[in-house]
Amino acid sequence: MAKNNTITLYDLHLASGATISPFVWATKYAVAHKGFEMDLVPGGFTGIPERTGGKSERLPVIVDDGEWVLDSWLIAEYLDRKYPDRPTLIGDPSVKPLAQVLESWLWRDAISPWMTCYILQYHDRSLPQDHDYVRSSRERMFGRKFEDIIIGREDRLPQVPPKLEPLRAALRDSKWLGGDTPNYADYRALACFLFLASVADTPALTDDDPLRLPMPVFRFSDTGWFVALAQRAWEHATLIDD
Ligand SMILES: N[C@@H](CCC(=O)N[C@@H](CS)C(=O)NCC(=O)O)C(=O)O
Repeated sequence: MAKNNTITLYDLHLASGATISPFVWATKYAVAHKGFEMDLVPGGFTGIPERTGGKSERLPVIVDDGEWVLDSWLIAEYLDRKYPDRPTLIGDPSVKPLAQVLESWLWRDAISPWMTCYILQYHDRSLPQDHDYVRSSRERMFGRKFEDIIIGREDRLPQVPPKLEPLRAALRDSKWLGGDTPNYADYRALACFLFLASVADTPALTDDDPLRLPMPVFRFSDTGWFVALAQRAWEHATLIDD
């Protein structure tokens, strides 16, 4: 049982303190959904193996009363398995594959294009000690220099919002992706928009788009813990909204 009702979560954040990783964002929500406090271990992209005692090269990682769990999906599954009496994250076995389909679509049609538009901010806003690593690893991944990746972003940015209509439609008909209450699919989807809020230097979504933060955060907010968490998330997200 988590000591003092607190779970340690290794964060992955920018120089502003805003979490950058969608996987970490989803995990923050998952831990809060189960009713735990978080003891956040700060840090950026570099030094993850050192911070985690060699246990992981990627984040999120949680430690629950000495038990280490690596990988965001494994963390959600662990929390449901270990704490079945607390609010369920995944529940029905269909939730995981369906949320993965939803997330693959969001990564392909939103996160990937946004990444090619905001890659310079992703770099500039990372911790100073991460700059070299972020540039070399991401330029290797894309096979191009950042300055070339962002070319034409003003033409490419407006192409994303129309593609998100299926999500808008689903959230018009259903309060939550989870139905009457949020489940882990809500957090996986929300995490993509929190990633956007963490890096965007120009709006990616129009003012009246219901998917634009903080709207979805507050629209998803109907219980005490969620309001508190949403506010915390929004504070993190807006820290970089300069
Ligand atoms: N399958 C892992 C993926 C985690 C992952 O890729 N995290 C990225 C951040 S989004 C990371 O730690 N990157 C470290 C790096 O880029 O060196 C999970 O779901 O937790």
